[in-house]
Amino acid sequence: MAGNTETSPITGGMAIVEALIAMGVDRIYGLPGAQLYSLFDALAQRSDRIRTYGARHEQTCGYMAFGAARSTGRPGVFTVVPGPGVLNAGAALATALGSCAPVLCITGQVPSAFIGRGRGHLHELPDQLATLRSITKWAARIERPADVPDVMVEAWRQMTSGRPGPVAVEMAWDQMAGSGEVEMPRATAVPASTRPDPREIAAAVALIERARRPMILTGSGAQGAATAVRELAEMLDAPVGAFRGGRGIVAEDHPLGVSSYAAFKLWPQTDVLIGIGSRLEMPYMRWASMMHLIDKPEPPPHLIRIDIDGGEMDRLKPHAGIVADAEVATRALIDALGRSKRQRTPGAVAEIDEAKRAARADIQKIQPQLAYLDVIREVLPRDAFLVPELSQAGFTSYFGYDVREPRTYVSEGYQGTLGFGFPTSLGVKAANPDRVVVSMSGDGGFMFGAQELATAAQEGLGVVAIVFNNRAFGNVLRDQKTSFGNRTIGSVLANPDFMMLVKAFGVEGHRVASPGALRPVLAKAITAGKPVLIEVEIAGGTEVSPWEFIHMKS
Ligand SMILES: Cc1ncc(C[n+]2csc(CCOP(=O)(O)OP(=O)(O)O)c2C)c(N)n1
Ligand SMILES: [Mg+2]
Repeated sequence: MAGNTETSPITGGMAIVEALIAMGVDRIYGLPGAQLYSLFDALAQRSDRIRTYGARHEQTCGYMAFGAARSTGRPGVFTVVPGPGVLNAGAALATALGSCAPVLCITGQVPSAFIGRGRGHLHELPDQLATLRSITKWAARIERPADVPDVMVEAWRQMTSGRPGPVAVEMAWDQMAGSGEVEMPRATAVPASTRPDPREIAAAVALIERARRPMILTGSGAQGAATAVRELAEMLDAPVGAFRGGRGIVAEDHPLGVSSYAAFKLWPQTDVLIGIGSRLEMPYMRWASMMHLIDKPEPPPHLIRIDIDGGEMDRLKPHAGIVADAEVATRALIDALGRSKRQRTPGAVAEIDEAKRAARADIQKIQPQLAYLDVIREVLPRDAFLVPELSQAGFTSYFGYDVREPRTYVSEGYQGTLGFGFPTSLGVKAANPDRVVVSMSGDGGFMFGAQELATAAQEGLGVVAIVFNNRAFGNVLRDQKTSFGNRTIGSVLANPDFMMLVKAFGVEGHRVASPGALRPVLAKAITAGKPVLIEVEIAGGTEVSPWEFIHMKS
């Protein structure tokens, strides 16, 4: 942290804000309440250094920080009141934990004398720290103003080092409001990258040398290693695929970048799989079984895993594991393979091209979703962010939308958090004001956060929200029709008129009913520089199920 050595008394809230400034934070997403008044007053006084974005529900504060973090790889910070505020943001924290996104939650507590006394103080939870610890990587209490710098530095270290993830700090009401002498530390230590063990590299190289058709699958842990991953892929003529968080690391219009379904087509002939920063949900759950646990896969293919979290090697046991940063380990593999005698496999790239073509042809039947996705891909710049929510179009985007730049496909990961999309896209836009941000939701998911149209309008966040309106929790409705004898329940939705809804918020709205009609409206909306909602009318029951390309059995 930079220089502030001032020791005149300041409030706990002011100390937290000074610590954030020292750590380079320039945006925070927050919703105030009594326990946080001194923190928000400090934010008001330091608004020259930190911009505070308000929201209309705490879940949005959490999702905005998540969107900022997932789209940039840098920490996103939010602040909400304790108790219900924290619980309202809980799904966002769990989503960040599942996605390894660096998110810092700052919250309050009941007054220190009341903690653990069960007297029913405002916003009291039985054990807030325990609750936070179960949905974050790390959480701690700041006991008094003087402790703010140390705890904040440790929070930052926990959030950004090793496997990144969300962290939380809480501070009792009286302590956050009270004053004390606070000495800001001078510098935050940057954690050094873990060096790979040469024996681990050698074991991986031995497997790769024997392999004729290696495949690389990436997760969000490889998002910072795009150049190295591409070099490794080009060296091995290996296809590079991903399910959600690892997409865009190698562009899917690069000859070696493959969709999840093209990767599935190439899977039977794969003799070595190199998983980088990924839990490998696709091959060992989606392509195998969601019900049967695979602890250590049987070769072929042999499994090589690169992960900074050594615990991953126990959760899914590889035949060669490299515990290190994705970039550092991938470079070490490239260096070692450069010295090896491995021969290229003739025709490997042509086979990949063939699989990509065949995959593309097979998925054509997923209409009308694919036709809409094709228009979206055609209109959006390469580096535009797409925030796809669970919906018929969102699911289809898993395999039917080319991702072309790292971090541009902002997904919710394995939490499958309906309702994250539009609120998350607001944080993506706040953190990337000069880039195009499009959220894509169903009518059901969008309504989880429709009130944030007010936030978009008030904060001037020019997100384009595409809402596919089939007047249903369509996915559930279809499952009930096909698997439960047509007994539909809780899945048919009577919606507001979305055009009247956006008008009430002062947001521009358009309604379209065909991919052709979407094209010019979307092209204009992404240049509008203000929030725009585009409702896509979908006649109920017309969407083809995308599931055969998501749960695939080999
Ligand atoms: C927080 C949460 N609640 C419930 C679900 C279950 N769920 C998955 S998809 C879905 C329906 C989505 O409806 P909509 O957003 O309208 O998209 P559609 O399938 O109709 O295109 C539901 C309820 C979930 N994934 N997450
Ligand atoms: Mg719907």
